[in-house]
Amino acid sequence: MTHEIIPEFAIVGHPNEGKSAVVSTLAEDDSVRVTPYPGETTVCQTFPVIIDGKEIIRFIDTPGFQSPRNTLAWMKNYRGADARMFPVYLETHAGDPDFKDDSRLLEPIVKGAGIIYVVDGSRPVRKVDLAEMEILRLTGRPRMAIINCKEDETAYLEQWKLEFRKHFNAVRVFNANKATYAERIELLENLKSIDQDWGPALETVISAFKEEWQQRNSLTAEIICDLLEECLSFSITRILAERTDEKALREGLQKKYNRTIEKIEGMAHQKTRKLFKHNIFNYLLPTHSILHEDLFSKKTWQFLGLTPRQLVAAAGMAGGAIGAVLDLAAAGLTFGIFTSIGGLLGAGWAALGGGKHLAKMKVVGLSLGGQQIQIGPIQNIQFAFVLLDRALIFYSHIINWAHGRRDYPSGPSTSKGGVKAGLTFEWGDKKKGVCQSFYTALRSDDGGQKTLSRKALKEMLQDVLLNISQSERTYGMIHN
Ligand SMILES: Nc1nc2c(ncn2[C@@H]2O[C@H](COP(=O)(O)OP(=O)(O)OP(=O)(O)O)[C@@H](O)[C@H]2O)c(=O)[nH]1
Ligand SMILES: [Mg+2]
Repeated sequence: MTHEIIPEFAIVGHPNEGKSAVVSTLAEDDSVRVTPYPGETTVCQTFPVIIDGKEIIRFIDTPGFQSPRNTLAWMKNYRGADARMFPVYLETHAGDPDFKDDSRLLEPIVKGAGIIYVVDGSRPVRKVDLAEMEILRLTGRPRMAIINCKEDETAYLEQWKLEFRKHFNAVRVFNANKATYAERIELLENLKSIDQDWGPALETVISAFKEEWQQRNSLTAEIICDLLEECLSFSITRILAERTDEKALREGLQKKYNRTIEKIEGMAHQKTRKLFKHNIFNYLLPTHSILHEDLFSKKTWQFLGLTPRQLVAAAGMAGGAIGAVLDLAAAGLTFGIFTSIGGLLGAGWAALGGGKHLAKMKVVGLSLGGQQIQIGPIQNIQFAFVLLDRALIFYSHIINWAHGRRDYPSGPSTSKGGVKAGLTFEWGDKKKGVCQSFYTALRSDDGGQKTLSRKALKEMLQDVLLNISQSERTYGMIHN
């Protein structure tokens, strides 16, 4: 069903309170100009949300109020017809530099836009705020107030709420820098209630947002399946001529092998990032993210993936035979393991002297020029769990980076030394079994099994992604 009305909301308020940041986050557009300097936005700018080529809602960024008390005084002295007050205000002050911003910000409202009023709730209410609120009330347009706390100060919240209840149809706490997908949906749900006429159109917007989110999750799950498939089957083959320095060749190849895998992973992450429309500015990982570590670093393998015990259990679940289980805890390394899965020798990170030797080199044949040697694929299911954890943590960082945010303050860590910081560690047998089957199928020649197990993995990942987007947890943080 299509609706004629495209809901339109003007984001208004005092200078520097975070109006542009709110627009940026709501419209998922990181090209909106957000700066620490008051008076940054000087003209109205419309940011449409387009889904499937169709504009479904518009957010208008506006300059901050300039002389709200004088504007209000003019309105109090106005004696003409009520309905004409705002048009007359705009006509009377056209070109007047003292009322330039107030005129500009009121224009879209006079034309019919709804109002989203933004205040920084970490400071007290002032007289000038009351004047702004009163002007907005006089417009008679549907209006919602958003408390966007720039600092973690809650002492003034009640004061704000009290004033807001007198002037607005709805009040919401919404942090432009931290708002998640779920909070954006909630805000839209709330907007529905401020004006009945917008209900159906906003309902359409909400379903479109939800469907698009599912679509992005489905594509992300696809990207992760591709990533696993490619990385878990990657190998390099070379001819070892008679006079080649074997050691140098081995080291060179191993380096090349690891760099290629890292590149494949990096590209998968960038694809995910694009899906969530983080294009414009340089995305920074949270300070304590485990993703600052390289894929093949010791820390990565320590904090991500499963514990040795879980790995053995996972192998057992898919019917694989356990070869030798090495308790590396004695060597101070609690994250390595030897398992033999389906007859293949798996090697742990530590057991082979670190990540750089994770992929083994072996002779796979003879050719005229010499021995044919192959490096990879990596025969260690932990590699799959580490890749999965990294992809899921990356996803959680990306979706929780609100578009209005322009920096990344250091947040609290969620994991202490020795504790796993990934998601797979907490998975139940069923999920681990799905990964195990996918891993085993990749190593078989059974095309049907490969297709089936990939489908199961994708479906499971879609669930996992949706859960991450609805959860308030921060994933992948460690103490350095
Ligand atoms: N910590 C924090 N900072 C915020 C938040 N929202 C906005 N800011 C910062 O506050 C400053 C002003 O944000 P803008 O969105 O440009 O403010 P504005 O209301 O559009 O300002 P003008 O266009 O000048 O009226 C920027 O430095 C933002 O990064 C928030 O939720 N938390
Ligand atoms: Mg602005």
